[in-house]
Amino acid sequence: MGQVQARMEAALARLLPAPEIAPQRLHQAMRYAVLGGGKRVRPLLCFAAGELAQAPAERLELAASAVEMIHAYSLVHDDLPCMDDDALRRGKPTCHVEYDEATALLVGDSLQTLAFQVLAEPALGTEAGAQLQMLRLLAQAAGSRGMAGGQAIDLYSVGKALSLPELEFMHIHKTGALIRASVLLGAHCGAPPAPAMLERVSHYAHCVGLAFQVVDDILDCEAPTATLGKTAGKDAAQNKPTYVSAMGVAQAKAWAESLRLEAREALSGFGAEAGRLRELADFIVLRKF
Ligand code: GRG
Repeated sequence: MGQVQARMEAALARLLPAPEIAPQRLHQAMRYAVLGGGKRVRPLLCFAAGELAQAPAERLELAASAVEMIHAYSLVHDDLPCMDDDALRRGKPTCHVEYDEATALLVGDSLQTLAFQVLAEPALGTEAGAQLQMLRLLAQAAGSRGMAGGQAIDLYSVGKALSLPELEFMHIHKTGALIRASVLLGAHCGAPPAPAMLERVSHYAHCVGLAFQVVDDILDCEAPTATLGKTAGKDAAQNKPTYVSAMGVAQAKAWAESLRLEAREALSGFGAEAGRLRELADFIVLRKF
């Protein structure tokens, strides 16, 4: 994990506009939002899925950077006063607190477009049709039928009690879509993936994407702010429907565990090449931050 995290830090630092290029304030804020923090779970998943397809690290680096830029943009926008209104992210002041709201809005916009620019680079070195497929995959995962749509449902659900299927629908979009895209992009970075392989990997990604959110809900009510690097207890404070409010902590933990096992089961047809994906399913469910 440390190796991929270090590699990603270097790749992102290289791909983001240099801080001295005009407009300096915007570029400095983009770097502030992306560099020096975060678990890099999505890049880790992308690299791990790449091992299934013997994908070259140079390709994985670009695909994983694109996903992480979309993720970083979503956090910057999510923290804005018109959304979650938070002052702490990755253990430091949120982008709009450190800079200003208008800059934070532009940081999100610019990171989103840069993500697609990076994924469209000829340096990705895949066949053009395959690269278009990857661009489509990321666009769908980030848009209104994916992450942005899930965020909209989240905003409209404040103060409401959602049924478990409604909660799952929201989170499969808000959090799960980008996690699934991370895995599938990694698998697309190698030799053209067989449909049966993609189906199993997609099922794995569905399970870990949902498990990630169940654990996020549990940590929000159990872990301290200092450990999380973001304000703890916000879901309850904002009266948001979560897995904890819907089923209680004990059942939410049991469900996260069953999703971990289901994710591992989805990989049962693979050998050692799926080892990192198995380990990441464990990490996502057993993590403490
Ligand atoms: C604004 C379009 C738009 C979308 C925002 C992802 C998201 C949608 C909002 C983030 C709010 C949130 C706490 C979601 C729950 C799961 C999640 C994505 C947590 C943060 O991801 P981590 O834990 O963060 O991977 P790090 O900092 O480690 O990268």
